[in-house]
Amino acid sequence: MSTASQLVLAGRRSSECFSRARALIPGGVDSPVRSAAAVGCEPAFIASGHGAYLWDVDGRRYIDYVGAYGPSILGHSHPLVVESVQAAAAYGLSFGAPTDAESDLAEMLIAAFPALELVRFVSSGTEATMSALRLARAATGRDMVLKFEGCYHGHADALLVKAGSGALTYNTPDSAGVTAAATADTLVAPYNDLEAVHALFVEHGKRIAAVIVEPVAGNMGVVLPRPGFLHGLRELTRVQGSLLVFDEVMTGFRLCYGGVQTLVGIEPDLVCLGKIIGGGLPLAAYGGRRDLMELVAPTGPVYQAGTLSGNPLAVAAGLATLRLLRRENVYRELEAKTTALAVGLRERAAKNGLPVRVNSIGAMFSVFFSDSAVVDYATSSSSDIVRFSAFYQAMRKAGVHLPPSPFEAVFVSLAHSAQDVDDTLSAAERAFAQL
Ligand code: HOZ
Repeated sequence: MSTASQLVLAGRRSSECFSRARALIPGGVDSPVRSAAAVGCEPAFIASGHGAYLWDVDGRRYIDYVGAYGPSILGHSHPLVVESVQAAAAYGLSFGAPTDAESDLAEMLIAAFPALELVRFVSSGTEATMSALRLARAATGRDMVLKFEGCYHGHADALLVKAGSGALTYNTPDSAGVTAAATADTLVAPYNDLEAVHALFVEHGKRIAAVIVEPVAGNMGVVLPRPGFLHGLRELTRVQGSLLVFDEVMTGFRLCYGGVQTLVGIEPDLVCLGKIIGGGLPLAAYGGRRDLMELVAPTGPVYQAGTLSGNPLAVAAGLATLRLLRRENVYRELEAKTTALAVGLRERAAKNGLPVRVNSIGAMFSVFFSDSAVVDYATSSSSDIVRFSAFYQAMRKAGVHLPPSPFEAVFVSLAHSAQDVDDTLSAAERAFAQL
């Protein structure tokens, strides 16, 4: 730990790294939300991460709640995960040929998600959702896909319609460069609005191949499904003969050992996974019923492929991560920390007379500056971004690294200690007092 920090102190500072990166990489970042421009900051350039902490190249330590945007549920560089990756690396980095470890990980996913009978590994959540929808269209012989405002399913053209995450942060929920033809078959309904979904089915009936949903939304900040919403979608899609696709890239293994579907007892037709299943390396997956998944090449006519799919290092990281998550009480511990943070933030905000809403579930939460409950895209996007930015800046100054947008989830890890929670709440108390 100290070696990494010392090495770093001898190098460039964050501001110098950022100037250099901006000359070489659009906006200086490889994913927009990281730039922190939306909250009036420059990004901290990271030198190392261990447990609950990140160190930037200036030698500053942060309690980290970005968690690599989801994968780091064990904390950063867990020794057993690092060891597994190193052991796998000693045998080779990538083969373009199957390995037995892919079946080990597939077995673990299939055991954890009742909806999965077959699973295909890909490298990113974007690939997983894009491929799942291609499969849904092939399976149903229908063209249209229904998504929800503020849900983000990666950056495939057809899904960049009212998208959340960085698209919402930077006010590009409908991206330039996406043709009208590419989104002509994408229908959009407000999250949590079953009536609107019903109306779209009445209008478009048998043309809708699939409904894709984040069963707990995390890309317009955390927004919980209303009671009955997910069951209503299951029922409606079944009656209408379209497929229900749960995008659990963010929620898979984050709320329990399984997904939201495990908690609510719903079996979607197709499931998309990512983030945690790769333990911090690029790995994602889609899967579902055998009869559907057998339509995927080479057993079926739906083409999808990838040079690095099922990469042995990523699979090793995923296996080590899931084995650690399978231990007893892991999710109870995560939820207890998350609840302590959520309740503590609400109390401290109330003490300062601030209209703060904290939506939380499992090991994820979001802080919104809003007078009303945040239940969908409209209520999330109308929250007070200026106040959020001031809060973000104060927290960062106090050594707490939050996602630089109210439209990303805050992720709690097993590495966060009771002291980290207390320190975070003390920092929030001071931050709220300044707003
Ligand atoms: N869209 C990703 C999270 N929702 C951002 C990932 C990143 O910037 O690393």
